[in-house]
Amino acid sequence: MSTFNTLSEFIVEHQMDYPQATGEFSALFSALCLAAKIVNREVNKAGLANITGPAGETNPQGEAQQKLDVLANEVFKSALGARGVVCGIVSEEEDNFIRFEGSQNQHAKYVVLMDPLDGSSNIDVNVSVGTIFSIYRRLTPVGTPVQMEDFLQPGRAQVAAGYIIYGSSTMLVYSTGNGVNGFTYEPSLGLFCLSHPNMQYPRSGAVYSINEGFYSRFPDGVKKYIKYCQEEDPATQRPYSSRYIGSLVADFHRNLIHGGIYLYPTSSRYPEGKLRLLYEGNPMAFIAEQAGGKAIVSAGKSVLDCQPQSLHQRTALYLGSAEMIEKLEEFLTA
Ligand code: P6P
Repeated sequence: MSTFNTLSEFIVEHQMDYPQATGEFSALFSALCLAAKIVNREVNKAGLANITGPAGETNPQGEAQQKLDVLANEVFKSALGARGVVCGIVSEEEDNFIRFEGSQNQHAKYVVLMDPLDGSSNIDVNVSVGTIFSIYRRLTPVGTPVQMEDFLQPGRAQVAAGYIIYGSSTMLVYSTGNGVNGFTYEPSLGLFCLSHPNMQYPRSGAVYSINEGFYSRFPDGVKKYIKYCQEEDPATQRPYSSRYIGSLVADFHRNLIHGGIYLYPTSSRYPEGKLRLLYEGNPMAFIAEQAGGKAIVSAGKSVLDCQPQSLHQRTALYLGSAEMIEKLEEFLTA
């Protein structure tokens, strides 16, 4: 009988790595896991229940909210607030940051930033979607109301980041700064079990992920890189493969395992880029770098070194195998 190494056991085992750990972090992760199990249940039955499709509202970005977006946002907010281990959160679905008013919450030392359900427009066509989360220690004094500065920290300051991918199986992939580990959800047990220890990007790969429909709007360096990917590679006598699902977590996860590069450049439609720095760029960049890959917003500029100016600011985003990012940088600087 193989022994499962469950997420809870893994966190406890590794809590010893952090002498200052007070169990708050474990409780925070426990809340994230509970919310992930609930969202997983709802995503998996979305086709049967009347919870897919637009909710009739729009999020701060003016984008139509899907009903599951709203549900996922409420589930994660409730789970994180209830445990008293988080003093505030930022969500793609909320205009401003949420300050938890409970005394225990105000004495909590962590803030969480999240995209509760990224790629949710894919739900009604049964394509994988994901939750993305980013965790920081607060900067303002414990016991006082959380402030904007607690959320506008560079990605390099994250204490943890991860994602849940609701796909052919549901997985939680995260890092606390000591490598990346993946846990597969076993619904019959209600447990996340270690299935992908020490996840590392292959140094290079042969998959590029970008919405080529916007080719004409891309910067010249990106256009040249796309043409480079489409040339016959002397080493393999074949061009790269183009794989783009339109769901960041799913594209990222495949490229992390097989090697590849994800690109969402600036364009005439998105002059600042489409993806959000705080709860998409930073957490995915943290994972990418912890897995031996690279994550940049432009040539020589790491995502994690960007100083955020506002909660929902957008950014260009290039994530992937180190050698592929380095090759892209050659084209971006040419
Ligand atoms: P486009 C989903 O809306 C998302 O934020 C990412 O998950 C995904 O990679 C990207 O946007 C898709 O954007 O413009 O190609 O449809």
